[in-house]
Amino acid sequence: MARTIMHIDLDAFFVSVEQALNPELKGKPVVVGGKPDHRGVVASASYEARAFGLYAGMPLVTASRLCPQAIFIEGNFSRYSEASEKFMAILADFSPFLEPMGIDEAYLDATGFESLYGSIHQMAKEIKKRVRDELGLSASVGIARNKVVAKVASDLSKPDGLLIVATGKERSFLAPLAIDKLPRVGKKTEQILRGLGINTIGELSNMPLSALKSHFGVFGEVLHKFANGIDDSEVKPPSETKSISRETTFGKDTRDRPFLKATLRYLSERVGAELRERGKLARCVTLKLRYADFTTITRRHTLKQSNDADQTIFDTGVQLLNRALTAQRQPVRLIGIGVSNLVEPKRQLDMLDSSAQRWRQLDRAIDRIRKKYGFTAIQTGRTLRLKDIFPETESGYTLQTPSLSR
Ligand code: TTP
Ligand code: MG
Repeated sequence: MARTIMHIDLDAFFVSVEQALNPELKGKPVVVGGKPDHRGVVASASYEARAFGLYAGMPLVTASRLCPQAIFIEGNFSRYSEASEKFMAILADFSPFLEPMGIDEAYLDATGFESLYGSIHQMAKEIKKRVRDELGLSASVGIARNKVVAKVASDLSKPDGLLIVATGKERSFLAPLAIDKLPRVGKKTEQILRGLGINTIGELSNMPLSALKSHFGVFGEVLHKFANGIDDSEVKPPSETKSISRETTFGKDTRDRPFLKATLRYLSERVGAELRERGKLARCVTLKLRYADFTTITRRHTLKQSNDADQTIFDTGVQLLNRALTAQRQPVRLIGIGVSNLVEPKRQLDMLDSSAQRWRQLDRAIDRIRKKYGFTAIQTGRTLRLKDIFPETESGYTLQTPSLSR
């Protein structure tokens, strides 16, 4: 059956949210990711900044050298996730057949929706208009018979674009484009292909499947299909959350245990708050550490009883942290904590012992106050020591890498 798939992606998302809040930033080279003297990379660059060669992933130092007049913003992840939720809610008004991908993009199955909106083109225009009117953001939309072509189309139409690829024209649409425009072609694949003299998607589509398979294994089949504009994958509504985690990279590598624990406490509280908001209990707690030399380790502990208490997440994390720090003397670059193996609470909660019950009540009381007055309105003894280190906002501390410290 012929399908109509839309891919919608917000333009320069993090930057655009900042511009919507502060119109003085509009029309200027703006970068979200951190101050230029911070280590770290560009998370989002305005199109004005891209004209200077800036792009996501570029070190901030390089960005400020290429475009010294750019305005550098630390960013605030909670703002972006709020905008993201509103964006997805708007899309859900248009079609329940919605697959959010990451924070600022989604696929929408619009098959048969002409009859509701007059045409698919009209439907796309109405989506763009609502996103603009309600969020002050611009979205680019690609429309095609399948996901991969729709995604390439939205990308090509940016910014503020709307591009429809007519059925049957998938292959000829893709053919002249450079191979790095094809989804799933990363730096490594691109390098190999260019080494083989393949520079355009058209050239890739003409490569024999057997040759692709000999270079890339099963992934060669995906490349072959995509390059020929073929993709049968469905628009899948999101499956349930499988895990919740928070992590942050430090401005300076550290061995300071009290500081590491304070940060771990803060991250644990954020994880716990989301866990309770989703009404789930966790069985597994995982600690993640990245050392100065970039080696990354994870340590996991399975709880005897599923739980949603900040204290349990934190205590488990600390035990794992203590053991890891004893085994490895290098300074720490990144710390993260997550929970997984999530289950629905059953009546088993009644079986928690009385101290666990008290923690539960305390967490819930804190959640209510934080909802009303902001995350840092209430602090535990441990996280207070972060006060002098990280800037504090209503929604929490601004960690060194806001885009990553969700
Ligand atoms: P993208 O959609 O890839 O980028 P963008 O929205 O900034 O720009 P455009 O779509 O117009 O090309 O990513 C969405 C957001 O995700 C982006 O605003 C910031 C964040 N992000 C990072 O934090 N790091 C990254 O390396 C990338 C690519 C994105
Ligand atoms: Mg985007």
